[in-house]
Amino acid sequence: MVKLNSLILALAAAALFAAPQTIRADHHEGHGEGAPPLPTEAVAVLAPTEGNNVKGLIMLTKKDGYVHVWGEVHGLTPGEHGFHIHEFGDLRKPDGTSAGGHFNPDGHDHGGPGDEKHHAGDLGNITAGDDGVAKVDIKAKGLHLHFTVGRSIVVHAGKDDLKSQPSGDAGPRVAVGVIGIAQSK
Ligand SMILES: [Cu+2]
Repeated sequence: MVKLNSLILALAAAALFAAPQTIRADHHEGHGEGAPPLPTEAVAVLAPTEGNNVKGLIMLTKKDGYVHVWGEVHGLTPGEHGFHIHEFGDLRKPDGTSAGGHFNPDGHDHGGPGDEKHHAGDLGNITAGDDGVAKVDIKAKGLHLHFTVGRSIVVHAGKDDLKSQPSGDAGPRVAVGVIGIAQSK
């Protein structure tokens, strides 16, 4: 009798725990159980690494067949600066090196965004005017927005030559920002 009672109790407890899950699955019908929709817009607020004064705001917008990477970077030396998506959204080191290397899920060599094969994170260079401001307007083909979330955008002190391995000889990192899901307008 004691055994039967505890069995009934166990069944009742199981039913209690199962019920909310059923409701949750119904609520998210069409997206798979508990799975939210994929993000369509992301944002990276770029902050200076130690000893630098470079800041920026970059948006990543999912388009048909590419990701539109757009925004502005301020406080740069005039000229070209390497601009990449790096593997980690890890800003623990003040020089930005904890962001790791270029985001490169396909194991390709480094190159320019126009090359047939390149790192998915190879966005090339951005160009600052005499005012130190670079306008960013890049169509990144072969990039999936949802795979960039949680990684980072890095701006370098120097120009990416688009050929030196593994990172275009672009020099130290002057600004870094983690890519996060943007709040919808
Ligand atoms: Cu880089």
